[in-house]
Amino acid sequence: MTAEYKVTGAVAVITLNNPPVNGLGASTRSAIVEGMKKALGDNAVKAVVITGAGKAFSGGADIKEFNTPKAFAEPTLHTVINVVENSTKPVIAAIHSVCMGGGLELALGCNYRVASPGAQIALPEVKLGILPGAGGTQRLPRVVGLEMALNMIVSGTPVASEKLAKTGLFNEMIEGDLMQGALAFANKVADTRPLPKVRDIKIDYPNYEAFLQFSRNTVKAMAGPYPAPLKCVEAVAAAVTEKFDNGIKIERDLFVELVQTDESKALRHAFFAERAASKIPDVPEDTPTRAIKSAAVIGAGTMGGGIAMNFANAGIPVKILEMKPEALEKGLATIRKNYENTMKKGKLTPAKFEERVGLITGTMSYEEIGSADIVVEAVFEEMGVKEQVFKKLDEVMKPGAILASNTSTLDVDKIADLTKRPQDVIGLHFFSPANVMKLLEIVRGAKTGKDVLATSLGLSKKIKKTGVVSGVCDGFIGNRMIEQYSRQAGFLLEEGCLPEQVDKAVEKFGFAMGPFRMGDLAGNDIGWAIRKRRYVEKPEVTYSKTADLLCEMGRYGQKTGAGWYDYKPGDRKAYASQAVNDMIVKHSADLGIERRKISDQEIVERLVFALVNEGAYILEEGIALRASDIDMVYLTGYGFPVFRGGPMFYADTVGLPNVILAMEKFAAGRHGEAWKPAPLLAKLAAEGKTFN
Ligand code: 3H9
Repeated sequence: MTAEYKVTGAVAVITLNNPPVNGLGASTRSAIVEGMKKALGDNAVKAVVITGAGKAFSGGADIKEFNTPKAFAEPTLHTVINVVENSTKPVIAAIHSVCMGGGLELALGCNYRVASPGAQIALPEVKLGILPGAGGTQRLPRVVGLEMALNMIVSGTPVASEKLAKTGLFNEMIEGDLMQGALAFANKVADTRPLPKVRDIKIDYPNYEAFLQFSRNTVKAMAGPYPAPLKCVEAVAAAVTEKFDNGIKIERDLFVELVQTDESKALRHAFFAERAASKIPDVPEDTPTRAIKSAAVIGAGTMGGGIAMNFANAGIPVKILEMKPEALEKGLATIRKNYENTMKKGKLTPAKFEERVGLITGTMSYEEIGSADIVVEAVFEEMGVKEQVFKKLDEVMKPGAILASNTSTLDVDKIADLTKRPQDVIGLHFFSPANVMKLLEIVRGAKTGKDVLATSLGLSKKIKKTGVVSGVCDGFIGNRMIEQYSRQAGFLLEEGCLPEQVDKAVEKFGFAMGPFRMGDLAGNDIGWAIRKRRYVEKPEVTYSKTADLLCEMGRYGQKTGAGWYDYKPGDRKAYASQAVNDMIVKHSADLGIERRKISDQEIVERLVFALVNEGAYILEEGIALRASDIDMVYLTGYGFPVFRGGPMFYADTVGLPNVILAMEKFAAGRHGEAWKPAPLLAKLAAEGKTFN
């Protein structure tokens, strides 16, 4: 049973029991109604308590059921809440741990609510691109007030129950045993009549029109491409301007509209994709892990420093090893400066500042890092350099230490075989700036131990990263795909685009940054070094030479004050560069290409579908375990627009046959060989299936 029924004295207790978070799926909803029927039919029962088993009162509607018939199957959540609200015996919600979304809406339908301190109270639907659809927008303002309700609904942010103790949401806060307190409360109110109902409360906010208009303006300015926040305001407005039942109808219509939007589907996809990424079929959740109580990082450069900060932020002491004293000092000073900046912004207390800085120490001796539980190497991206480091690590690190490489392209299996303990070697690919970017690509070598993988997945959570596991291949998931995207960006320049047009088109699509602004930020010399290697190793792969010509001009990006764009000192704004644009046009002429006007649609399709096709190869080869893992890599590491759900999900939304049609069109142009559909993509399209 997904809800249990038990009578204690004169009180019936309905306990939601649908792990992991007591989601209000179809069977739980039925079980609540059954419980209510029993309670109402039993003369010995004077009151009803509804609570949740395990780690939640309720996490809300079962999101997995959305867009399936079960979501609308009777009894719907509305029906359940009506049954509770129309009960002739008092119903009390006993809230603890998590009370969110539909769970809070159910509680608001009860006559009374008691809560333990520390419970997270939220209507987080907006984060899934929807709004509370079971009365939350109508009832919450009636108990916590218009302003607080609007804030909670538009932001979706949880509020601790004790902070709401003085509002009308809770009748009593219960320290100690919640059930005992709830039963006592139930007995106390058992004979109270008439029964209070939230729907009957009047919202007292004389100047509500001005407040609502202000809210509309503010929310509109902040909502970006998401429709839900503004609809939240509309629904809450109805709580003040309409009679209750009409407000419920307005909320319902807006909910139905939002749940069908691509934005909401993408956000729900991202929610489950994030959780799926940590599940590895042959590494069950109970796989033993190794304790990580101390860490070491090799290299005090930008990457090494950022990685070290991650450990310190999680309270793990970390030693940074560098060969030259100046480099070590510079690295440590940069870290200190970064923390100082965070402190100046008020995001770090002076005590935390001291704590974190104190957790990071420097050394120039390999022997001093030998006792660390994990070491992450962030040295120059060249096999010869990595070889020296790993041979040394193999000598000095204690048995059982995890030896991780932050390589972004090199063969982790080869690196592992440089040591006598390949089972301890893994790739931990951080993204710059490493203390900020959410993505951690966890590269599983052929011999990586399952415990090492499980430990790395656990570590990614501890340091608040989204860990995605990748197999070994050149560039792993993210960089292997971005190469195809970059190649297309280069060809577009040869054929008629200028950097600004490409960047603008891609940014309009929703990317945080277009490829050329991104190149200038990351350093164009990095791609140059990789291409030089490729020209030798993979001569059959074609690249536009524009990026090489740019580097030959010494324009490496922001760090040299010039890249695809011009930069002014102290100003990160990118200004179109006449010199670069002339170089691009001349290069087209040298190639004998007649430049043409290229539409934004073509730009976006070529860049994004290039990602999709490579993603399909990656999936087929088993480098990524699932399409949603690829989406997570792009959402958390490459600025892919979240409201589009990631490249593979976006392709599903467009329709795979449409992706193939576009690719066939591009195949007829220059470099047509790049557009051969990956067999998996072709197969899924032919079968009318999707990646996700
Ligand atoms: C809603 O209520 C609509 C109504 O207004 C109207 C209806 C008509 N459904 O995050 P965790 C799973 S919309 C299904 O790792 P934590 C999750 O997938 C809903 N499953 O744990 C994972 O599964 P698995 C509004 C759900 O302790 C497992 O629970 N509610 C749901 O760090 C553990 O999750 C929300 O938006 C769900 N609603 O955090 C709440 N929630 O083990 C969204 C969780 O198979 N949820 N799961 O990977 C959360 O914010 C967090 O999950 C929560 C727990 C705080 C609850």
